Amino acid sequence: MADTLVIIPTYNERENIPGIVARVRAATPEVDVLVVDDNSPDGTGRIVDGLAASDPAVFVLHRSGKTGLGAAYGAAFRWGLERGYARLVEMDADGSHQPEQLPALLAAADAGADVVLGSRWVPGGGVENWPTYRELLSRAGSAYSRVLLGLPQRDVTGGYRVLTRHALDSIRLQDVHSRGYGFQVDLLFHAARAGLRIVEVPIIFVERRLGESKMTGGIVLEAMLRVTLWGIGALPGRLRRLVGR
Ligand SMILES: Nc1nc2c(ncn2[C@@H]2O[C@H](COP(=O)(O)OP(=O)(O)OP(=O)(O)O)[C@@H](O)[C@H]2O)c(=O)[nH]1
Ligand SMILES: [Mg+2]
Repeated sequence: MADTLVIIPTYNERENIPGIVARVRAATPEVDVLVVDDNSPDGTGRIVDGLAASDPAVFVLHRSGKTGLGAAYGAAFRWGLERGYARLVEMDADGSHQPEQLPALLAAADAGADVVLGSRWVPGGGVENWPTYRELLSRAGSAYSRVLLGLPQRDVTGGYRVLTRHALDSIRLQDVHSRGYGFQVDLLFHAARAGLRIVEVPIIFVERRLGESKMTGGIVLEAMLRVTLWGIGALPGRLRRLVGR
């Protein structure tokens, strides 16, 4: 059995999913793939059933409806941990996270990291085909979250990550409450507080060419609000550590 599971959440990604699964299998033939589909109205789930039927390394987890990225990842992490995988990877279906860069992320985990962040905002990282306002929004979101939560990492909102079994066991997933977009920040915040070794590896993030984004102003606003509340909640502990008691 493979020791690494690549998890790809999907909602209406019929144009993207066959290509991305094929690229993962080509770039890293030794890993398994789990697509977690929230009953996409466009039939993504049926397409993935076909992929799973013809490749024993491809699996699908069908969920009954769209309940957000965090909920989908929560269910997929449990699926992978129950089946004994040592490392779980988060990857979008839309091609923004290039499977060809996965070996570099896995190498960082091999070298001892508990959590590997594919990072746009470290030297060597970046974005391709992103409008300036998207880049500014993402950089601002990362900066805001870093300052409020006291996180040293440069890219805290990204969704291309490797998590070891040890990391997921330490994080206590039941405490990661965010269900929408803020999930990635929430997960990293919990990983940092659990004292895990977190390493950033540069990635080039490519804007999706097909299908529609699920990002909305409401999702971004919800994430910012949550970050603000966590930041305020964590302030007393940070101040205590600062004065050394
Ligand atoms: N299962 C599941 N997948 C989701 C859900 N929301 C988004 N996704 C998937 O999560 C991944 C990221 O979503 P995107 O819409 O690309 O969001 P994004 O990458 O933040 O935004 P863009 O940069 O505009 O593409 C994609 O593979 C989506 O299909 C959801 O509620 N359930
Ligand atoms: Mg995307």
